Amino acid sequence: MANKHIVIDPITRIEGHMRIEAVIDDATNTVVDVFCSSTMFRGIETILKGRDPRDCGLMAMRICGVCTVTHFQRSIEAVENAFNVQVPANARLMRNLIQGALFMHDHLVHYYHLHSLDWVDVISALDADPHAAATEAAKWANVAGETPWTADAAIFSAMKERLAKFVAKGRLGIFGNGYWGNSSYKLTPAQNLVAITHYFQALEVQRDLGQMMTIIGGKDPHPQSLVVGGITSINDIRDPERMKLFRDLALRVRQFIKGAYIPDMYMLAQMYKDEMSAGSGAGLKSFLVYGGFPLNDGPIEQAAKLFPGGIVHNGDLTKVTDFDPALVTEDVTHAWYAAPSPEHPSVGTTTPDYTGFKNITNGVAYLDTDNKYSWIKSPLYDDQRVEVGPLARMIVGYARGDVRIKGYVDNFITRANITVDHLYSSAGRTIGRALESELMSDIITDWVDELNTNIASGDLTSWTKFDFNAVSQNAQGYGVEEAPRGALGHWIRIENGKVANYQAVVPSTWNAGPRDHLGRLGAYEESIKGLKVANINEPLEILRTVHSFDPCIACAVHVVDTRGKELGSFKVD
Ligand code: NFE
Ligand code: MG
Repeated sequence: MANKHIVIDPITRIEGHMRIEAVIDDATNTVVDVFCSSTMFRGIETILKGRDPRDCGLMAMRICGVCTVTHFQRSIEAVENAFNVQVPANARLMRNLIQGALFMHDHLVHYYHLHSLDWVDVISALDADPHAAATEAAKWANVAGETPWTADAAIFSAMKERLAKFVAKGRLGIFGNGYWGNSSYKLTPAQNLVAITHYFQALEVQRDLGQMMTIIGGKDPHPQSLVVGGITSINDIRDPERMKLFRDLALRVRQFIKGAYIPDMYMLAQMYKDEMSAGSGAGLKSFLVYGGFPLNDGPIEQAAKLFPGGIVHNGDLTKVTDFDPALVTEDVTHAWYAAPSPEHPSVGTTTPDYTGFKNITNGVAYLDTDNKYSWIKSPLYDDQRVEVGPLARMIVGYARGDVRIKGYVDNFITRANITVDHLYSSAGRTIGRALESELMSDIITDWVDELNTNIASGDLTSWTKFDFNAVSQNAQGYGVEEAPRGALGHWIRIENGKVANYQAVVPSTWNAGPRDHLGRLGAYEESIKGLKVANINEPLEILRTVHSFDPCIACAVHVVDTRGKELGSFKVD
């Protein structure tokens, strides 16, 4: 019979507003076509024009309320690049510390609070034996070679009672709208209880990470301490108690990552191995990393990076090409902007050209997929579609033979009895993010120690003197680095001391972009195409895959949604 046309709008448990339209073959329940759209327009790039470049960071960081400090820093790096300013060691370390805490914060929140319920069936946990849950928790921590965060049956029992009370009152609250009982959920009741217990425990760890960011940033979200040339909060951390608090919090976070988050990934890899073997949600298998977290001083482009830059093409790990910022363009063939051809961000434009939806039947509007259908542009690297993000960083680092990254990936795949190929999947994206969190939790205390040694030796330099009035009032620059969700670049052109043009190309833009000038699918679209859906009225597999990217549409579109928007419609025709 005819194919079914599914509309999911809005996609929830993400940042911003996104709509997916998918065509599902009736006979095989397979997604045969899919379109991903942002239904929200923003305009930060336009707002920045005419401003003082030194203020850009404070405004650019309002692109997002999630990865705030990463936009702040990228914007400042773009200005530093334009004026050839290099920051002192202490500023590099403090920036790494605050960004490192952000990475772990975003990853934990993403897995437990935004994504885990695509893998974990909350209602099934009500059938769990708390003692069996304790055994499960101990078992997966043991596979990881770690001490479990919780393996006490009394804690699982209390959690089960709390859940049962929610359900008895008929108010599941945040758990109210899941596809509970769907056959694509694979964990046992005891495993589900372990995961949901970690969900609540992760809320506390999230607070610890927020506190770490405030120690260096003054507040969070939207820290205030970065300036062109360095960072101003060095005097606040001279008191050894401040960095001791940061370090103690980091150690607690590390323990949670190793004792709960990573064991949960072993459990996921085991229980969803069939899905991973089938490459469910694999997508483009071409990955781009700009490079992130400078490990030494000097020009940032030349520094060794914690996450090395590069491009892996079509899953071929034998060859990595070097990243060249000149090869980034944005295409708007299917996005609601006007531009004659793909543009390099240094000369990029943001000219809205909204052409609307098209009406098919009964007044129901659908995306005009032959033409423009999203507020997200389609970034291209060397005219290719690529995926960015934590999995990209793990894959590119692995292919580069980076000893640190390879160590974490090899350790995981060996203990989980899987191969790198399994990581090309929705679950693999989720595991990549967890491995990156573990790596960050290990290195972040080294950075604290390095900073403390500098401070103890009397080095309190955290700003490279920079006289704005003494430099050329015409310059251009860029900041290209890594954000939690992937490669993030800001490009600035300064004329007569003011911003003449400003463009941000953001991780979720790379991944969520619509089709391009050659009709090729974006990373979300490509990964959803081909998915098998167990129950056509419950598009769980589609949500699982799109959530595995940790979408941030506020960032991707970079103003406020002023159009009336229908909320919560999910339809099948
Ligand atoms: Ni709005 Fe972000 C990150 C950036 S977007 S969260 O990470 O930059 O993809
Ligand atoms: Mg942009």
